[in-house]
Amino acid sequence: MREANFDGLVGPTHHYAGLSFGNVASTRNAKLVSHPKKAALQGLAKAGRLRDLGLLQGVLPPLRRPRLDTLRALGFTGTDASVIERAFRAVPQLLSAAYSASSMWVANAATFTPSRDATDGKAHFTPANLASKFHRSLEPKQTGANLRAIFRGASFVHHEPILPQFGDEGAANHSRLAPAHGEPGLELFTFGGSVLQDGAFPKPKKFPARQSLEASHAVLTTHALDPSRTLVIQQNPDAIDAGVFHNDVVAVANENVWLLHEKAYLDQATILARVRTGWAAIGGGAPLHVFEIADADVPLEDAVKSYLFNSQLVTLSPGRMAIIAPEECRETEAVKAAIDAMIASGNSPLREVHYFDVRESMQNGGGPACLRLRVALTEGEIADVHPGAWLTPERQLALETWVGNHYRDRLAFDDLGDPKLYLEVQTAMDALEGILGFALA
Ligand code: SUG
Repeated sequence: MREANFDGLVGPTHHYAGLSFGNVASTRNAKLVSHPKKAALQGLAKAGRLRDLGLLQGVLPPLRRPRLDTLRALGFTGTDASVIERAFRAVPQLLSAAYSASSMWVANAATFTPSRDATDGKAHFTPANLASKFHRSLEPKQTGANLRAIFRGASFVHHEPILPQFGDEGAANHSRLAPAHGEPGLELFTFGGSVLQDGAFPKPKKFPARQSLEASHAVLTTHALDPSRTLVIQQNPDAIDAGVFHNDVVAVANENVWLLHEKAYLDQATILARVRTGWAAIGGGAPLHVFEIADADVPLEDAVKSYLFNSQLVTLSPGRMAIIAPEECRETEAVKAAIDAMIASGNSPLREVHYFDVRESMQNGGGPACLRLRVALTEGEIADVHPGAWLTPERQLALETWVGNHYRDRLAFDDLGDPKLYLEVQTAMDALEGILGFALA
């Protein structure tokens, strides 16, 4: 079994809309001029470098935008161009949501659990319903269709998104610990609050909790996970209020390494104890390396600003892992020191760090880990993946050329009202189908 990372290809309408209350970067950078071409090239450079490090690397396509069907359903009529112009005049934020390229953060595309962990021996996908933000709630249907086109064959089970009343944010709130990707794992589902037992769990005071307990339960049940190897644990509401809108802003796991902030979970000491007990049952004597970063060393504010915990941890070879961190971590003194200390300690698989400039994504609250959906696959499952989704060097070059030909250098919020943009993105998406070799949703 090997882990593959599928990175979201940044779409041609990447822009800063300020649509995600609770995501401090999104709010802070609202209406900033974006650079779609640069954003897509930054993402491709990161993904290509991971392939060059020897990892299995794929891409997930952007979703077709704008969602004219949504605008029409909300009462805007006429030709496509007039729907766009009218929506922009009436409610610019609505057109912005219909144009959002937020599908680039594919850690929110779906929850994936590997066949090794399912009692039915299948690899399961549930597209996230992303119900807590309007612009993101427009993603799941198309995401599901794209996942079906890529992960084909009888070894994959594709579920419907969870009912939208129960918010589900996908893999951003899900992690897996295992002695190795191919060994049975301990599945960690992190939730922010409950819909049906509202009041039974401490809540954030300022910002919304996006992941519901009910959705986490539904996913682990439909994915046929073994309950004895599954933990459902609550985010720290204070962390949500500090801007931790997804758990992957304060924690990341890979095989037998778990990196998390001291304030990631509610009643963290108990959760660590439960994880250690769970590990004892599955670890086969392998050590579990827990790096619990103290707030005194990296204050939550620095964690949110630098996205330390939104680094990817990747296995380069047995016992050797790399930290794939955003440049902001190198620039934040306390964070750089924490990374250096983890690597220097020498007694864990963390051996090297690679910094990446993904600033265009970071400015909307998306770090390296947000940009990828990780899937641990058997050789047979790898063979069933649509070949067009793998990021070979040739396909990377073709995608970079495509971005160069079709993407704008700059996109200001007001540019969304220009119907010419609509025509440009339709042409771009049609051309992308030719590069990937499957129909795009
Ligand atoms: O859902 N930002 C995304 C960022 C998602 C990051 N993903 C993970 N942490 N896994 C969100 O908040 C901003 C859109 C805007 O304001 O233009 C946005 O949707």
